[in-house]
Amino acid sequence: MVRLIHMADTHLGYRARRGTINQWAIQNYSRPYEQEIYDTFLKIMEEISKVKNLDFLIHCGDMFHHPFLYNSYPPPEPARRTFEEGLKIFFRNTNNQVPFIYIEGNHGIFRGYEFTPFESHIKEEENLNIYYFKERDLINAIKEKKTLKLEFPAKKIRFYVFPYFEFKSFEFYQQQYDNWIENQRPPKNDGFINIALAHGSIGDDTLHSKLNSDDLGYDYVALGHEHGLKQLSKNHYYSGSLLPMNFKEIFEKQGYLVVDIDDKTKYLKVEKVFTDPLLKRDFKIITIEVYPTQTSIDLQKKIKEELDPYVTDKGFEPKTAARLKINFTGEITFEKNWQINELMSSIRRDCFSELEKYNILQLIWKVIDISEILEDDISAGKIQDYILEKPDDEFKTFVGEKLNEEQSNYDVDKLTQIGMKALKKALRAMEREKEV
Ligand SMILES: [Mn+2]
Repeated sequence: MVRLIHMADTHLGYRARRGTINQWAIQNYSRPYEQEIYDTFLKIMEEISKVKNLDFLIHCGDMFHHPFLYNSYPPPEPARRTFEEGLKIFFRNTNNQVPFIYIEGNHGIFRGYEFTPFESHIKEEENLNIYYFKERDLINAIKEKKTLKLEFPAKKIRFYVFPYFEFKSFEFYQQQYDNWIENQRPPKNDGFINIALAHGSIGDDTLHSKLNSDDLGYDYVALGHEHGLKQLSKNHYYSGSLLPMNFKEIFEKQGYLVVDIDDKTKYLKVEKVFTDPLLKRDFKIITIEVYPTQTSIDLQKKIKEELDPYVTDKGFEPKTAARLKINFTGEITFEKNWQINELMSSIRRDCFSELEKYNILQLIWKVIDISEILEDDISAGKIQDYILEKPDDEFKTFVGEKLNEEQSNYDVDKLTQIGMKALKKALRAMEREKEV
């Protein structure tokens, strides 16, 4: 039997930003949520290094959060130190006998650079038991039409590695990748266990369809990039991150996987170890119902009630301070929207200035208007406030004049309706773009 641990998407150096109090967890060193991820990572490295009969540790990318996309800051110093510390713990407890296999994801790499923050911490003289693959290795393999794999003949196991690569960004890349991927097809029935490591997702077109399916016939496909722990098929798994990072991810589970594969039958046993329960703070979405006749005072009272559990004698505590998002739903007029924003800005100012009182790390909000779902409701008055006094009438006059000029006879009312729908849709798209 071969036993491996599959983890991914640690995102060391991630910091909660939007609507977050400007406080340190450790003075001039790390931010509260950032520190919680470091603490959890070190705890987990300790834990997995003590797993009995472990043969391999595999990590499917995004060890560091920075740099990514056009943000070219390197990982913060504590992220790099935590990483080194994590490696030290793992290799010390395993007597350097368990190989650690890593593929790069889309985070933690400088675009266009070939040297990565991860690599800068692998000191060759230390002879750590690390196997490391980055985009450049993949590109070279494609150029040379070679297989990109790692073989351990004594254990009769092979790892086919797929570091993150945007093969769909150019047609040329895609063609080359399509051709090359056949090199990653394992030989049949030669007694080896064949495992794939990939960083990517079908959702954003960064995972090849042959990897998403059973086409290549791997015994296990270890995936990174999606942050929730989930099983895609019989032998395809995302381990997820260690903790949720944003408010979407609180609805998912995170953790790591202990994978046992029988060397004869290839029978797979996957144990899910959830790490999200280690979260030491409230991280949640609160929903508040809003209605037009509600006074500002009533609304304020309601919000304060919801924040009451976070008013404590000890005040702000970096380790337990809550991450909160309030969703306001209901029939929301423009005035209501304005009122909510005013109220929330002022409440957040209070929370963040009264450190001896509130234990809140992050406070953001979103206004969700139920009338947005009512397609035919164009008289709600909120669009008027954005652009025009009376958009329906003005639009109708405009269309009427144009049609008159053209001397055609369309149904002006119908056209107005269509026009208003288009306008609403555009406004909604604009709103969505503002969201982070
Ligand atoms: Mn990723």
